[in-house]
Amino acid sequence: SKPIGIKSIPTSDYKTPFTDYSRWRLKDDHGRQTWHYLSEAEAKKWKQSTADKYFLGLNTEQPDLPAPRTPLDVARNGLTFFSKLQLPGGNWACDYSGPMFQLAGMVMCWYSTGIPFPEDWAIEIIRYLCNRAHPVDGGWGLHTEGESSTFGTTINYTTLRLLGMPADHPVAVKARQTLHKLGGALGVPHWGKAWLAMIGCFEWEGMNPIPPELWLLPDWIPLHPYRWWIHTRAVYLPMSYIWSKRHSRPLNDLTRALRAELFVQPYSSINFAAHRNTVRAEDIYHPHTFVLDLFNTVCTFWGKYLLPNWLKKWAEDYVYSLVVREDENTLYVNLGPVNNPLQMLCRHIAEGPDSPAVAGHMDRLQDYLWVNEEGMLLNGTNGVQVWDTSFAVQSVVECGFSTQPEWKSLLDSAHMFLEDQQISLEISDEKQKCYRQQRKGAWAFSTRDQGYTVSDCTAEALKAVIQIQMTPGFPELVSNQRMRDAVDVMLALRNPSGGFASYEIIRGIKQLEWFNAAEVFGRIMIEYEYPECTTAVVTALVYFQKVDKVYRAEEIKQTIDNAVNWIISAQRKDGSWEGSWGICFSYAMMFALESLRLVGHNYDTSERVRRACEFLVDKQMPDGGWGESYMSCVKGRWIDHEKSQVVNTAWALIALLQAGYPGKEVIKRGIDLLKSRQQKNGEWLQEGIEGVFNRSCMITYPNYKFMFPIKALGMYAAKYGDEKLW
Ligand code: LAN
Repeated sequence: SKPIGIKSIPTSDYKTPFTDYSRWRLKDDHGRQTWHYLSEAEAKKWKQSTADKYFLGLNTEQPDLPAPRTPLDVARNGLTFFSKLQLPGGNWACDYSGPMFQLAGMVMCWYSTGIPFPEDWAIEIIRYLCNRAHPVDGGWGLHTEGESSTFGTTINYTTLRLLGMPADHPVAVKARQTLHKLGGALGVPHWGKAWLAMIGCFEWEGMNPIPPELWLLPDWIPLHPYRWWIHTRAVYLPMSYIWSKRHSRPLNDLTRALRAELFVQPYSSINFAAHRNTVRAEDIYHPHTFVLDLFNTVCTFWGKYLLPNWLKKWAEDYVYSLVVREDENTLYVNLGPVNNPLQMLCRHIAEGPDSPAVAGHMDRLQDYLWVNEEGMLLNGTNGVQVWDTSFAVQSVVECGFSTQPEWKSLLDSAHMFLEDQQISLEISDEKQKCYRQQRKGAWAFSTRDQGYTVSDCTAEALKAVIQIQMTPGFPELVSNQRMRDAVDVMLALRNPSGGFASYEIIRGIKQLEWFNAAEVFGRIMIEYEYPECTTAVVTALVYFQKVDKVYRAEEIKQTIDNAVNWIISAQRKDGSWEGSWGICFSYAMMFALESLRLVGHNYDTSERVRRACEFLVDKQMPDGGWGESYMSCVKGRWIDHEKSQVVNTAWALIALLQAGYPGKEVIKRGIDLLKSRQQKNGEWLQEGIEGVFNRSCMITYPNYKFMFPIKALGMYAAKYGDEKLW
């Protein structure tokens, strides 16, 4: 008797009952979003909201709305539905899934501590993994839309078993067969080897080294980890501690059984040391370079024969001190879902199960857990709060809805939320030791507690705040001084090229990419400039100058010029820009063309802009929409989706409208498509995955299907008038 809309696992014979979906609630505490499974009595008192039901795949029972006649009618209907998903704290939430390695990393780290895993979670995670198994071969890929890989299949199979699925369960049997066809767990990439070693199912000597001693190098050395991209160093920091300790949970019946199940050869017959570089070829996105292999060989030799104990201990202590600071500076939220459980394991190794730090981790890990119609998963971050709220505001403003009383309370609470989430303090005077970027005045992607500066999150949030505060009837919650702080943060992120990266200025040289050891991702060793982040900063600075003409005015002007020049230099010959965080060209082009518009480059005045428009128009599908496959990101060239996509269509339309493209018919056909995909209750349904990172891994942005169509419709109405089209 499962509620309608809940997907069950592919086999009907799973013995443990699943949780009752009418009892889950999402709590929002100043943007801290956590799911709670209530008792029946509690569930009567705390009603399930429309947002809860929507996220859980239950019927939201939203009424049909008047049939739209004009673009703004479509936008209004869309916003009516979308506004029901706003949380009481003024922010938005979503299922932020896609990567298929995060849950596994969490479960394996947790298992390595020996602390029992919560039963409600285990059962729903099992259901999620069953639902997400490849329909044909039963394995898992790097992300939800990818082909089964050794990485995905090994770690998710292991996760199911650790959570209690018997080896003879049909889902396990099928996955194991696939794993064996893929060559077994010996060919699992680096991170997989590390996680397996932590639970005792791989030998540490079968892994390429992650020497904590690297952190003791002088800062000026190009290889120093502080120069790496923040996510890469945040993962390798705790991993290096665990590696150095060679920490593995002592064997038990389950892990002994797993040793037999995971490999195609008897475990005891494997010479692990000879398999440091054994990785199934199809799993690899970034092959090892000669330099990396040499480095690994030298480090292996160094660790085995040369490393003195005192130095090893010194390095471990230093790395551990950084681990502790990362916990303290983020209140145990940590930078992301991969480093978080690794951090927890470090704290457990050093301080034992009763350490308050381990308890702190168990509490804040919940911020990453999400429940959707397929079960429980780990989100890509501790939420999308600041980012999605900023775009939601901008879409409302674009339609001119901000002056309508109907949307006042939506904007008021979003405004209060953004005000509350601006970071007001630097870390401490120890800042340099944590190698952190300036952060006072910044906004993070998710929440203030997580607290990491991101260039474009700061920019988009600042823009949203300014847009609201420029609208009559809204209070000045964020003072001029605080806006100046945000500007300081952005200016501190300038790179010599003029372009902007994500979390920090670019600290490392391109050759660091030779040391990319993760195998499954591309471009992870250093920061790069991105058209998306660069445009966000440009537009925010332009907005800022509308409200403050004097502050650092000359520098801002120079920054905008340099940034736009960088964007121009990043245009490809075919007129396009390649995206790094959304799929793919349509996403980046929406940004790049906005920057160009702000400095006066449009279809009439610029040959570049014309080329860009031609590129996009050429990609329009017969039904009037645009659709880009995630393979665009993997291959670095436009690859059509099999079907046009609402989100790509909105991005392409925004791009063309920014460019001042004169072909109204082309644009109108795209608008028609957005309208035709809208449901009677104003909803747009989920289509293909929207986002990407590190070239190879996809991630969903479910709120994009609301925010960007609404914005595109608003822009259309602003340009052509809100004409009756239907
Ligand atoms: C994100 C999500 C948001 C994204 C944008 C703000 C959209 C972008 O413009 C800048 C980069 C940023 C902040 C970003 C960086 C990488 C993240 C954090 C993610 C794609 C979400 C998940 C991903 C993270 C690295 C996942 C964990 C995986 C590892 C390889 C460590």
